[in-house]
Amino acid sequence: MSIPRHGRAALLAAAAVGVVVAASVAVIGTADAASTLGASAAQTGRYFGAAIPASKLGDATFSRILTTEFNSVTPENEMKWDATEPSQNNFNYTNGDRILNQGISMGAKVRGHALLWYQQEPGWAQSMSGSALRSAMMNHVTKVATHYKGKIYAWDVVNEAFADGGSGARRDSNLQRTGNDWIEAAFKAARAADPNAKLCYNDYNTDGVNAKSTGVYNMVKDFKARGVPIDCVGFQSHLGTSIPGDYQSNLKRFADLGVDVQITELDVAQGGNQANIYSTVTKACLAVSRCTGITVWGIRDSDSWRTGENPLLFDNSGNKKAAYTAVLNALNSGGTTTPPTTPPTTPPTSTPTTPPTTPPTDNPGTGACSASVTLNSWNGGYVASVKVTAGSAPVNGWTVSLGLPSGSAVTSAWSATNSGTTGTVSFRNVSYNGSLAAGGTTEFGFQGTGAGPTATPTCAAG
Ligand code: 9MR
Repeated sequence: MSIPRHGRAALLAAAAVGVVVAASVAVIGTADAASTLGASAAQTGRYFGAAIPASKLGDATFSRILTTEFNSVTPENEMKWDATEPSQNNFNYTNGDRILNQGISMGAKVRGHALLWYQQEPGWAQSMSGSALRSAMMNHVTKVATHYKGKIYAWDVVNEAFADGGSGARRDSNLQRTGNDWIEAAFKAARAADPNAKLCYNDYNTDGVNAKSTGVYNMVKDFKARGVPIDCVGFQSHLGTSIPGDYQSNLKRFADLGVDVQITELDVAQGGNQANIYSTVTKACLAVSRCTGITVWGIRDSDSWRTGENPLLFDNSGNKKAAYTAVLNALNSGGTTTPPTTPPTTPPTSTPTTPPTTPPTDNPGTGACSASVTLNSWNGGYVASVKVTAGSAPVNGWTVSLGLPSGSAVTSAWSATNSGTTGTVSFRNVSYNGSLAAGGTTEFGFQGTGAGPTATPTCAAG
């Protein structure tokens, strides 16, 4: 698969270098200045992260810089579709988990990258289309987000879905051809799977106000208006030898829509302006209160995907470059403080078919249970998330039964075992989620073709 060059020409031809003026800044006195990127960013509630490959975790210099300087990590390739689902519905989290555990061991925020992207699709998905592909996409989002549930600070749910150039339109891909609603379906599935992760849209060449960034802006505005769950927008910021003069105001216009903004893949061509451009990006983020952090796309120049461009903060030997000092000074010069991190608050996008009810009390010996379903449907398929709630007594084992409409069939289930796939289908607890305390809850899910269930599920305890 070819590596995208990311419209380098467009980047170079983009706007002239501009001076970005911070709106309101709280000055941090030099006595308080921190001496690492992560600690300096943390002074204003932000993170400073790096994309890392699992293959370099054993490199002593790499590992020393990583653990000293950064308080966030992004897997460079390890959580992408081709890495996590090499054959359909067979998941491999070995290297993704290595990055996750590295982040956890550092007390760092882990950014998940990326659930759906037209690049680095596994071969089996590249050859799919239509509703079969849509089902595979939603299954992928659900399974991967479920595996990492509770561990990921922010997911790039969808990466690079807009076209370059002046159209402001979606990019053509087999994902896009499953229907224009694929992005919102992916965000809904991700929210259902991991309600506490911030859900981001991520793209490049969106670093100033232009047709592409305005296309993304309009999508985010529409999602916010319709309650589609989106929490953040990632600006990759693979920059050349200049930076758009409206870099900061572009971040601000997105933040004003009610989403966080993050610099997600920063690297800057080495040239006369490298340190200045790094400084300008850092100050722009600090000036926008909802800009929650910056990630550089690699640590040393030799780690970069931009071979020969020396675009990072450390040289091949791991020495700090002038660009490093410029970023550190910018972080220590103060900025707006980010609001404290709160879990995403977007309400569920569909109403449970059965509101949690007070369960019957006629079976106090074994307990009783109730169940409710939340559906994320698209044309031809759906993902159902089912919440099981114990009544006023503990439950040891449960079975939820659901009637599916004609033409609907269960294709996979997680955290429960199904009996049957059509008509009335029963879901039995698995070993680790059968026991519920009085009033306790657990969740399972399934994916199906056709229309999702609308009838009230029943729950039997015991
Ligand atoms: O840095 C990544 C490189 O190792 C991969 O070969 C490449 C595959 O397309 O992806 C690179 O990371 C990309 C990121 O996932 C999305 N935005 C652009 C990045 C640079 O191509």
